[in-house]
Amino acid sequence: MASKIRESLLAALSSAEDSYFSGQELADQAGCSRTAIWKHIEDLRASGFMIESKRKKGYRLLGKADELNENNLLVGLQTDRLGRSVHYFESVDSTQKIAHSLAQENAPEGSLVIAEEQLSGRGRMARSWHSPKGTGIWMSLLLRPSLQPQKAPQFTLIAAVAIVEAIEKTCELKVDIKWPNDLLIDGKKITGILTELQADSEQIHSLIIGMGINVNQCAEDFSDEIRKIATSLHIESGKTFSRAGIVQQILLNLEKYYHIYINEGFEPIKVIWEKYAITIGQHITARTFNKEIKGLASGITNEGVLKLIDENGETHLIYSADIE
Ligand code: BT5
Repeated sequence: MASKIRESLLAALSSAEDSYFSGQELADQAGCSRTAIWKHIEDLRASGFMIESKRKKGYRLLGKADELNENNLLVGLQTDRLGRSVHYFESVDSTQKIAHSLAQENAPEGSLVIAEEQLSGRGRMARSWHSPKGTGIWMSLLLRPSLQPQKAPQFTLIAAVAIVEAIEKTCELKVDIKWPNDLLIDGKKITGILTELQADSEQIHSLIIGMGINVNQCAEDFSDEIRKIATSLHIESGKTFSRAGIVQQILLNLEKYYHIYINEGFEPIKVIWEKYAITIGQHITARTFNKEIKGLASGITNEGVLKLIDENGETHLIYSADIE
């Protein structure tokens, strides 16, 4: 019921931008009290929608709050560096591709590429990432840590923790991490992370963390094939979320964990990561690009590498794989 009121409210406010709607009008349309409208307006504001209220006039939605443009992302952003330079697009091939070019053009650390839609969004190993218009968060963040390239995969785990905690805080949903790069709700994929780098053998020059998060999609927005394995925050909660509010919280969390990582190393993050990880302690099959190993996932190393004990008791270190 609550989410129906919220949806009706948002629909009314967005039906005529720049117009005021009285509390009574909105209450009549949604079939609830004015007090309930006031409460829902507060909730919408808390999740990032910009709604003005004026005495004797009513409520007004300021701009398209859910567009991920620079303005909407910067108003209320609490970070020092991450997301301070925003490259926003209506439609792109892939935000990763643009972030790679920006990295070569010396764009500053923390630059964010974000799009309403990707036409060739990509996953690992040239798989495709379904990125329909205006419904999800498709973004790539550029970092420039002074580290050896072997450390890059740890950033997938750092991003995973930052996103899980952001979803928990802004949407009150519980999310699990499946090593290395999937976030799941009840076994269905809500987020994929793709960490890529530009580096020489000694040093990372640029690290590009691609994050794809299903937010406001309905089940019908997914193809039959993806629907079986994927879900969205809307499907899980019945609510519609402000994507900008979620992006801001992810950036804030990422900045915090990036700082901890640079100063204290991976271990403090590993402890938090383990709280959310569902892979550990499970019997799994790990498919790497050239082999398949079955066994018990016993944990991750301090480098973020998966430890797998096979039936002969031999421990394998898995750097990247698909896990079943
Ligand atoms: C990933 O790869 O999960 C990494 C996805 C990274 C996407 C972001 S979006 C912003 C940035 N720009 C890009 O072009 N990419 C990054 P992988 O583990 O290989 O999983 C890919 C598989 O996930 C596909 O083969 C599908 O089965 C499934 N999939 C595709 N689209 C999905 C979606 N929207 N939601 C859930 N699952 C999806």
